Amino acid sequence: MANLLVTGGAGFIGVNFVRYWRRSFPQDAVVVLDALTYAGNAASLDGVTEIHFEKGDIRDYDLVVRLLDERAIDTVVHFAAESHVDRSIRGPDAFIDTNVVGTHVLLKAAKAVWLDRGTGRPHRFHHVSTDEVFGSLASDDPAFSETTRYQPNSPYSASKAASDHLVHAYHHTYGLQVTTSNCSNNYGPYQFPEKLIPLFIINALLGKPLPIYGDGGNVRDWLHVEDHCRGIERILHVGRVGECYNIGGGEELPNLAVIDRICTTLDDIFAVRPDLAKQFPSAPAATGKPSAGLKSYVADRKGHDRRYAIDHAKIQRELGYEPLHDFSRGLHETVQWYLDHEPWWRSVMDGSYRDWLAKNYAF
Ligand code: NAD
Ligand code: TDX
Repeated sequence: MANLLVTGGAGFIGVNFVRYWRRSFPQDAVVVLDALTYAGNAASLDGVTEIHFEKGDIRDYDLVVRLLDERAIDTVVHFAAESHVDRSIRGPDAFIDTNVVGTHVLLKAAKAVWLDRGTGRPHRFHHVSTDEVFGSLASDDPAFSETTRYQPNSPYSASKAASDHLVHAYHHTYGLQVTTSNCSNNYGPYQFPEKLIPLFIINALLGKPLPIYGDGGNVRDWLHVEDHCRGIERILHVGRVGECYNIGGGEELPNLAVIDRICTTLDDIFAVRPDLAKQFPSAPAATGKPSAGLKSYVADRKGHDRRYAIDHAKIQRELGYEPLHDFSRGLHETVQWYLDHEPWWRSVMDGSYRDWLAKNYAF
């Protein structure tokens, strides 16, 4: 039995991880620490039983030490972060504060409780990072491996890279038992509608333009969030301390291909569900028009990385990881989830978010 502290457990991947872990390992205790920023929603954990939820900031050293102590935490799974590249371009400070300083506070607290008191308590600090730390690939470059040189390009990826180095340093210098995973673009339920897939599904339902950055030819490697959770599980259970593991979905696609699939998936579902036309009267699909008609080319993201691709041979070979979701099925289920959860996405798109969207996606 393990006692987990999941930071950022009210965000997209954290919520899916907590749900996955409660389902798979009900004997383990789960504490969620989340500051409930714009991206965190306690309601996303509705129906998940027997967890302790603590609203708080990972930068609050005393709070983290208290939780590690009082809850006898032996495993930290660290998701909490500022995670959206566009926001990091407009305002990098929060990314340094949370991703760099916040991760350091967690490491300091873990060292104090797990190492400095000499209790010898078995422990693990798992750090969730991203493929973006490796920079951008040309179309014919080999995929990122664990030994690819770090070359982060955005304030977001630079802040994640800095946090990865701190995690490594706490292992190398103090002997903290750490593991790190670098994964590709996740998709699935509960993703905040600022990221490509949920934003485009919801805009298509509301009849709003689909803002394609640049030529739409940027390539991402899509990983279903549940496959990501299984990868982390493998690392926690059989991963080697001090190691980094890449987790990928094996589904490299240009953005335009993803966007076209979102559009045709919506069109196909509307064609067999006449009730949806009433629920989403502004959607082109409600009147039999193609959702793709909303596609709109806009100015490119500054410093936009062209291509990410993950070589996940190491975790496959050493830990038996295999992504189980194929993208077409996973995307269909995800579109279906957003159709079935209109109250969820309406509630997370509160006033401040709507204002932000209006400012940044004005046509
Ligand atoms: P998210 O933005 O959906 O959620 C982040 C969560 O962290 C939110 O619940 C937020 O309230 C919480 N949080 C933010 N600042 C905090 C603070 N100071 N203290 C406590 N909680 C705080 O992010 P996500 O997409 O779920 O990503 C989770 C992790 O996975 C991040 O570390 C991200 O860098 C990494 N990652 C994400 C992706 C992806 O495709 N989404 C891909 C690779 C890596
Ligand atoms: O409106 C949009 N239009 C558009 O063309 C948005 C939001 C995105 N895009 C493009 C930019 C990217 O090429 O789609 C692609 C995916 O964009 P995002 O969903 O913003 O993801 P990305 O920038 O690739 O980063 C994601 O994967 C790595 C996560 O947000 C990060 O947290 C993770 O580390």
